[in-house]
Amino acid sequence: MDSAHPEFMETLQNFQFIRQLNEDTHSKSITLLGSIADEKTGKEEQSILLVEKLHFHASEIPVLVSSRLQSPKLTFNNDIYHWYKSNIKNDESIPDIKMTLIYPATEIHIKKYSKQEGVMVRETPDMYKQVVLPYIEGFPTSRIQWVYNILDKVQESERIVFEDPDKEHGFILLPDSKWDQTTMNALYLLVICHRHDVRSLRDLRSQHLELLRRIQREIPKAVVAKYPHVSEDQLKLYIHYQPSYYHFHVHVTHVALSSSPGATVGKANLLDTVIDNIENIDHEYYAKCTLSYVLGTDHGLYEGVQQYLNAPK
Ligand code: M7G
Repeated sequence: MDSAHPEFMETLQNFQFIRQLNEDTHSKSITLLGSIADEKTGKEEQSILLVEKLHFHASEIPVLVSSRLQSPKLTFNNDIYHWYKSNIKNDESIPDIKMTLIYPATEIHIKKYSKQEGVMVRETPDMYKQVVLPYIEGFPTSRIQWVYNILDKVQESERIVFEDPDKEHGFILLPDSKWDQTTMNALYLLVICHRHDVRSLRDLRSQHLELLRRIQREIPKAVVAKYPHVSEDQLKLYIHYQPSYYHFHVHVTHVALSSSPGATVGKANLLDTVIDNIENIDHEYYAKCTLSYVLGTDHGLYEGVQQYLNAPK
């Protein structure tokens, strides 16, 4: 089924700005909170718009100076150094920005996309049981409806890069919604497992080794077959803890993206290490270990973690 529904073009145009939630000068992106009136009821629904300036398209690089500049101006020079500013000519085949609209957005989305401080959390198995598990169980399944839509081929089926259809050990590989699907150095794909009963890294046991090994073995081959400009040793496969969505999935990114916050220690756990821990250290490793991660102070777990840590022991 086609994933693009044309009526959402109008939805975007009805976005009314409320305030900026966050910005990243490095990735040249902003996150905006706004409202959109529901077409039928007229009710204003909160929405989030992520806007990111796109990188140069490979096809425009050789001709950037010769034919893409529009009225460049010299702003400053000193000795051999010359600074210019310019607009780039409008070209519909090379978009300037990429946008993600979350509509309607929940308070959890707003917190997730708002600028916030982070703290290090050391999650013991007991903290997981007392605080994290009830938090996960409190989520309505509608929060991962988008995942089920992918697994059931209701959405994004035309974007699937590879599938192992086995219900127990299989998965689907497809581009992550963050990726523009053009810039190879920013390659970002997602592996979503078919089984519904693995919520996160914490649930992994020896019975899941077959699933993990298949991902480790098949994904690099499948990515290179689809995108021949990358090689297997340029791929990084990792699992977020805490993830935002509690249906087991693995992130696949280009190593050049290594400094992005989701690819660093305190969030990313390398698939190879996870397999090694379960296989060679302890089959129940993730039931017994302490997991350390950075948690935003607006995250839904933050209060519970603080209460747990401050409770008399
Ligand atoms: P995560 O580790 O649960 O959370 O990853 P994070 O967002 O904190 O990293 C979920 C991943 O799924 C993220 O990389 C998202 O960009 C990606 N993602 C989220 N949604 C809602 C979609 C979607 O609808 N389609 C696709 N293809 N990817 C999505």
